[in-house]
This record gives sequence, structure tokens and C-alpha cells, in this order.
Amino acid sequence: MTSIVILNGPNLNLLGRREPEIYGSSTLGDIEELCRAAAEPHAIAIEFSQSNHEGELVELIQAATLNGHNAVVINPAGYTHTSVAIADALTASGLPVIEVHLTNIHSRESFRANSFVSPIAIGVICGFGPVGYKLAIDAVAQMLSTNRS
Ligand code: CA2
Repeated sequence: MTSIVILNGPNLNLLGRREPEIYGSSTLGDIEELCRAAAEPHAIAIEFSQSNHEGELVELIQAATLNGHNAVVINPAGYTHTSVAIADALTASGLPVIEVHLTNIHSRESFRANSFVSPIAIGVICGFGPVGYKLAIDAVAQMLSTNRS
């Protein structure tokens, strides 16, 4: 069965509880539910995690390959703009990567426009709120089925 890992970076555990004017009212639990509902019609299994720790995210990325997953969807949150280690782990994984952001990182502070992940991602979805995760899952499903045919 096709399976994808969905990773969420630091502070995303606060979604729905702080700064709703920027990040909306959905909790990370709501987003996980949305992802499960989006993956089901494609018969894709998902493993959904969040970590506030850079090294733990690196280990989760390494485990994605070891455990035979087929793609990584990642919102690296603040590490998007700082982490060579996460970008290196994603490259080393050899898996297709889709980068997701709730907000449009190009319409905010200028430091957010730089992503260490974007150059190694298949694609980037930003600015659509939680629905961006569904768009990423649909994109992965389409891409993997095209690769197989
Ligand atoms: O828009 C996104 O998804 C971001 O990845 C969110 C990150 C931010 O650093 C990126 O530039 C864009 C921040 C995640 C923090 O999430 C919070 C959620 C609720 C309250 C406070 C922070």
C-alpha cells in the first residue's frame, strides 16, 4: 500500500490555540483528520507527526526511507528558513518531498521567503491554510500513480 509521512515542525502543536488571526482556528488534530480524509479515497496510508526538535525531525525523515514510505509532505515551520540539516535529510531520503505552509510565506516578513527545503521539493503549496495539506496529498497521489503507469 502506498504510504506517506506528513511531518510538522516547531510550534505547529499550538495551532488553534494561539495567533488564530495568522494561522486560523484549526488545531493540528483537525489537520490530521483532514489529511486522513484526503488520503482515504486514494487508498494511501499516512503517518502524521509533529516535533519541536530539529534532530527528531531529521530522525523521522530518515525513518521514512527505512520504513519504506513513498513520499514526505512536510511543513518545516520555522526550520524552513534555517535548517540545512532538515534539507540534507530530505535530500538523503531519496523520497519525493512536497513542502506545505499554511500561510503565504512570500507575503510576510522577507526572511520567510527563503526556504532551504524548496530547492529539493517537487513542489510547494503555501497560503491555502489547512487545505494545503489536502492539495499536497492529492498531488502525491497523482504523481505516484503517474510514475507507476
Ligand atoms: O505558514 C506556515 O505554515 C509556516 O510554516 C508556519 C511557521 C512559520 O515560521 C513559517 O514561516 C510559515 C510557524 C509555525 C508556528 O505555528 C504557530 C501556531 C499557532 C500559534 C503560534 C505559532
